[in-house]
Amino acid sequence: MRLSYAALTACLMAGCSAEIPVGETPRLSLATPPCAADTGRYDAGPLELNLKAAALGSAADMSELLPPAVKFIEGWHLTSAEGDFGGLSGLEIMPTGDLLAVSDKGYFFTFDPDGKKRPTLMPLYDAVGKSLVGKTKGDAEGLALKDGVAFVSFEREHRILAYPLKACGVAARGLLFAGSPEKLLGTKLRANDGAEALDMTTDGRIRAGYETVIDGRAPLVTFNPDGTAAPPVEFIAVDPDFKLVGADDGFFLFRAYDREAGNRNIIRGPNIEFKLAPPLNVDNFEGIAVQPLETGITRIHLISDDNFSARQRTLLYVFEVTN
Ligand SMILES: [Ca+2]
Repeated sequence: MRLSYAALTACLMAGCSAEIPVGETPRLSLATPPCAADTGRYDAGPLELNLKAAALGSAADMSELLPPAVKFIEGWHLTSAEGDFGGLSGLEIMPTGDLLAVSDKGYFFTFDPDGKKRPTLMPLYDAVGKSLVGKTKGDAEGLALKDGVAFVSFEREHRILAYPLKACGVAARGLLFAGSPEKLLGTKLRANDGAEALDMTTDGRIRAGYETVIDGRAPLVTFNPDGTAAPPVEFIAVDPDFKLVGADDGFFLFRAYDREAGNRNIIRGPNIEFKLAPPLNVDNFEGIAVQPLETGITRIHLISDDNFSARQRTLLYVFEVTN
């Protein structure tokens, strides 16, 4: 059942639950996004964050291992005493220039690269205002921003929720945009096969890239504005052992890990491909945000998912690619 927008708004304004049958999730109406009426009650939670500069590698290693068109600009190792900080897996750049990320534990994380605003950690809510914090329902992996709405893809419970951030700020609730496209894919998605990569097609539709590999390729599913999966499924080649974990603006991020070789990532753009692997200072990069600069240079931000492990780190790296 789909709730009408009027019913949905009435429900959200009134504090909800009674009007929504058990097991139903309100769908998104992009035309007029609803907000919780009591915005002031919500708090984005300023986060004490420690930043330590992190270098990708020695000048010699960087010049040997990166193509000439790719330049490492800067990097940080981010830590916090807040135990829920980490697991960052999807990344976007907001119109303000701030970075927005989503985590495996069900949070939005905001970060101002200029250091003027305090970083924040903010729980993801479901459509009726219930916190999604925790791994089962809140395992957010992909993020795409469109017209002030943050689309967040989750795995385990495969779905895409839409958060009207511009209209509602921290009171934004996650309205169901799309479910699992298993029917279109013709295959069942396991818990960890989910939509790790979320981006937009050139015609402005949300597209999800899945971690699952089918015949050596990762599927990309485009969703219509009403959330229905639109055939045909696109496929992109993945190198052996690698999986698709991020996408933005024509760039794709792939990841591989094994004990011997460690963490490896491939970044593939329209005319460029580069690899991050030891001896470079790397970790488990899962989020990519791409920002075309006016000067024919593309800026790429990467963020790593530390899996809340003491042996892994949250690294935020900035590269520039000359077009
Ligand atoms: Ca993750």
